[in-house]
Amino acid sequence: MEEALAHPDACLQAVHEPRYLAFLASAWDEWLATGNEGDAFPSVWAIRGMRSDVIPDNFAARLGLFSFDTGTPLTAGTWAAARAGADRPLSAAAWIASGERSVFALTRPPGHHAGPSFFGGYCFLNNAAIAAQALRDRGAARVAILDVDFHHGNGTQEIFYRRNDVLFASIHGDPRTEYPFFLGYADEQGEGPGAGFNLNLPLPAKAAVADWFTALETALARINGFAPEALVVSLGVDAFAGDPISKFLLQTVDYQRLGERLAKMGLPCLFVLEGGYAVAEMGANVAAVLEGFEG
Ligand code: 7XA
Ligand code: ZN
Repeated sequence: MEEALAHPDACLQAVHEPRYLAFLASAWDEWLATGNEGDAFPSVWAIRGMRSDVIPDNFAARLGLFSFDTGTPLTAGTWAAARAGADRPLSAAAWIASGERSVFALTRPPGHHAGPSFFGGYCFLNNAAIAAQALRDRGAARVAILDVDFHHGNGTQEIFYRRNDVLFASIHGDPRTEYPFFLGYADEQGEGPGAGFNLNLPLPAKAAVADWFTALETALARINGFAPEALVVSLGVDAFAGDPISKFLLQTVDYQRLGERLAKMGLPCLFVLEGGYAVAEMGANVAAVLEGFEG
């Protein structure tokens, strides 16, 4: 276990808009200053056809502008936790760049739903995207992100959707029925220079474990074809059969198999913690991946 080192805000600005970061940094104080109590929940959003280029003065309007759900309230320690949390994937990237074969960024809150300028799904800063960008900035020509969380990493997808230097591949619950609902479909393959560099592999609820591993092989074949110099794994363990909010059927032994399979890729691997709600088994499932990887 190593302590994370502090990294500059520029590392966050490489994937998040400065206006979004500035809002997050001051939001709690603003919320209190306007006479509010308790957690800050958004209540109004800039939906289709409305302006999102103008930043309103009104706090509630800005809270809505920079969010996409009501499940992710701001509270007293939100920014401090998210900001300190992002130093973990940044430190992990530094260690991978200096030759470590694998590093696990044990961080909270999670990140993969956070986009360039929005929070949601319990995520504020996109730790996996921050790590991938840091690896690029430290010299890796191509970085792949494999997202094995039960929920689609809509924020990660959006951050890299028009880029061909970071490949995003995700195995997740079909968004027709599963959160985040509005992104994660198989026909989203990237745009412009990023066309062909986004791979979504949605599976139905209760998909057989064998089908999950078939999807994993599809993702890894695409990643191999991309020839990345490093792999970032968005390691949610809510695909576990006992997870209370998710609908896949992986067992702890399957997480070990996942780790073993990832090791066979022969790539430096940076694991970032995402979701997981079977709290009694979560540690064992994460450890199974890491032990499988380390052999
Ligand atoms: O990977 N993402 C998560 O685990 C968070 C899912 C949030 C679901 C919110 C349902 N109201
Ligand atoms: Zn999840």
